[in-house]
Amino acid sequence: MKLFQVLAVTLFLTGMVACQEKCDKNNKFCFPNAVQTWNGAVEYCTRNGWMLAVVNSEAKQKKIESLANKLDAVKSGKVELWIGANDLNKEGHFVWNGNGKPVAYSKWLPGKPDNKNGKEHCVHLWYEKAKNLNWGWNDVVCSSKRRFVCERKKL
Ligand SMILES: [Ca+2]
Repeated sequence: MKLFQVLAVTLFLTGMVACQEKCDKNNKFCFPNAVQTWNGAVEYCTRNGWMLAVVNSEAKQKKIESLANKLDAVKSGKVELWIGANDLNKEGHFVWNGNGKPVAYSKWLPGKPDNKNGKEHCVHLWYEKAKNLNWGWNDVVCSSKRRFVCERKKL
């Protein structure tokens, strides 16, 4: 019986850690272990009733940061995560893919968004230890591939 209990607890805790990378009902945010274009990330999240994260408050930004800091990939020193903000429809007018609303809260890195070469319309969170970047926002080319963070839609 005791061994069974230890096993059960171990399995439960393992699940808790691993679940950050799976999108299921136990999480509000998840970080699939996959890289996609921005559109691919939208599709990946949307497929199961999720959406690419709508980071429309400091509280949500902080929550995502604290979860993202626990990703194994952070140990590599650099992680980039797509979020739902984009200005694909109108240059300089950023909206959220998930709800179509304009971006009000933001955490742009200094000098961003810069729409470099007129081609950067999708937003990602940028962690890079060596550059002291801690999940600030940057605009990049949408067809580039990155990891991403999904958010569960309200039922
Ligand atoms: Ca742009």
